[in-house]
Amino acid sequence: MSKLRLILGDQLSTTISSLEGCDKAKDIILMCEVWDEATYVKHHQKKIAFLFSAMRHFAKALSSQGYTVQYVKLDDQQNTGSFREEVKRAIKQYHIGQIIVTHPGEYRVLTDMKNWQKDFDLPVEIKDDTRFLCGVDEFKKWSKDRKQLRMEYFYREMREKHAILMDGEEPAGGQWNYDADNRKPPKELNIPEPYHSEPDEITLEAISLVSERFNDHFGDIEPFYFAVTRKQALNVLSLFIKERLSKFGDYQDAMLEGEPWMYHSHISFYLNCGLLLPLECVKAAENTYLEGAAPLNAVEGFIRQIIGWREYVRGIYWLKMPEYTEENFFSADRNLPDFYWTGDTQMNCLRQCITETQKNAYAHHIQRLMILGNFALLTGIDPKQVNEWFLIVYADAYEWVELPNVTGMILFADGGYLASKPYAAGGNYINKMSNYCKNCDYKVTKKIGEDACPFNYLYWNFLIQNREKLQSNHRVSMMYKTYDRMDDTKKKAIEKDSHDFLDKL
Ligand code: FAD
Ligand code: DLZ
Ligand code: SF4
Repeated sequence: MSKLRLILGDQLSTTISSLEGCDKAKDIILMCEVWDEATYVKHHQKKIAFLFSAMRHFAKALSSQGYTVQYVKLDDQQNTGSFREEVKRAIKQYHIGQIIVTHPGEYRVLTDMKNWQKDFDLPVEIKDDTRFLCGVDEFKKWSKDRKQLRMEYFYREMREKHAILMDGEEPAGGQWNYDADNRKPPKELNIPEPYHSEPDEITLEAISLVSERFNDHFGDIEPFYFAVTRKQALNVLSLFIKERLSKFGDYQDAMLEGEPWMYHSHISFYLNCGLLLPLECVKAAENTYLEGAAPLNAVEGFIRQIIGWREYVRGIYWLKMPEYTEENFFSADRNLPDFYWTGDTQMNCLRQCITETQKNAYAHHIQRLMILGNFALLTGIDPKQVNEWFLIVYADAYEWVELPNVTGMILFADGGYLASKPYAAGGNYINKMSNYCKNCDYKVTKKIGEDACPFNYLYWNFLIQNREKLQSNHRVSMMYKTYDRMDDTKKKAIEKDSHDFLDKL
């Protein structure tokens, strides 16, 4: 009997565990574009076109390698619209003795899959996703008996375990982390052009499908320039290594108007759908350092994002689901402002980040964290709405990586499980790390008053409103001392300006 091997849209790697031991002549590879996945949140149009095109290219590549691929397009007459029903249909169509699938990236999908064995009366094997450097159980073991988890310690263990940037038993250069050398403010920079690929026929077909069927979803579908094949994704990686990596550390936190891509790698789309593998990206960066072509602060910083943060947030996701979706430490309940969908706001930093997100289905980390996230934290927006927005708008968004970044990192909604303190900041930080304030209707140097930068008073207002929950946090307690020293007139003005601003939001 044949085995049915299901490959999901974010499992586009030929080394995926569900293909191990595949009998090319007998086994059926099932891939399907399904309505449920494209609409469980209303994903950015570019994200759907990207994924459908990448899936179609991947299916074609598998077929040419001799696999028997059953590829179901969204518009196929018989398409039932869900993974479950498509699997059921394939079981009826072929003589199937077993279902094999790699552990999916989202809890809701895993929950459904766990019932397939009983519901279909067939053995179902859910294999580990070996593309990650740290297994789900391995992370659980690491976290056991730790009251607080910290990425830095997890990261060091990953470095040692995989012998990355190690000098024997010591970290290369003598330090584990070179963040202190990073984070230069922006200046006139000669930023290289980002990767651009011309859409081929398969991509054009996916674009036209999305334009027809998902035109009520957020975001611009064109221009479309993403890589959609493994070969193209490898080009994105090598372009980054050659042209951007050496400045990645220095300008990791910098933001410039009209420069959405900066010195970042733009590989998250490809890593998360499987066209690139984490270890190959890390090795490419490490080799560049060993060849002397990129400095250690840049290479270590880049590697930390992948084997540190990326693996750490995934570990937390599987550790904390399903309760993690309910976390709301500050009991935040404000609705997400409409301008998150339109960019129609006088706050230039937000306007820039939102319009770039609309256009590219991308914003770099500091834009997500310190502009879009910081504002949501300071204004107390309902975590569920913030999570939904972040899951919709970015082409690299899957719940396993989006949820911990939003709930844990930007909203501190888990009360400090993932991060040691809220990433709250006033306008000063934004002004130091960007040139957004130059073209803003608000004045970043003004702390209170009608034209003062809202981040300035909202920052203090957030601390005041949440004093009971935050003042014992030793990384925040200093700020309460500063607040207590302010005169009463200033304190009242902060309260009033915040109240007026939030009332209008
Ligand atoms: P680079 O800056 O070049 O970093 C290299 C790689 O490191 C990234 O491709 C990514 O794989 C990894 N990485 C870096 N930071 C993180 C992080 N905090 N968590 C996980 N991986 C990381 N990343 C996603 O992949 N999907 C998401 O849905 C997502 N949502 C986010 C939401 C918020 C609120 C925040 C603050 C961050 C989010 N991130 C998410 C993390 C990060 O912003 C993106 O990975 C990064 O911007 C992708 O761009 P890049 O490939 O140019 O990254
Ligand atoms: C994000 C997405 C979209 C938009 N469409 C599909 C699809 O039609 N078929 C598919 O296999 N996967 C899709 N995906 C990715 C899935 O949502 C993802 O595989 C699951 O959330 C599990 O991580
Ligand atoms: Fe943003 Fe304030 Fe600067 Fe305007 S002044 S761009 S609102 S930080």
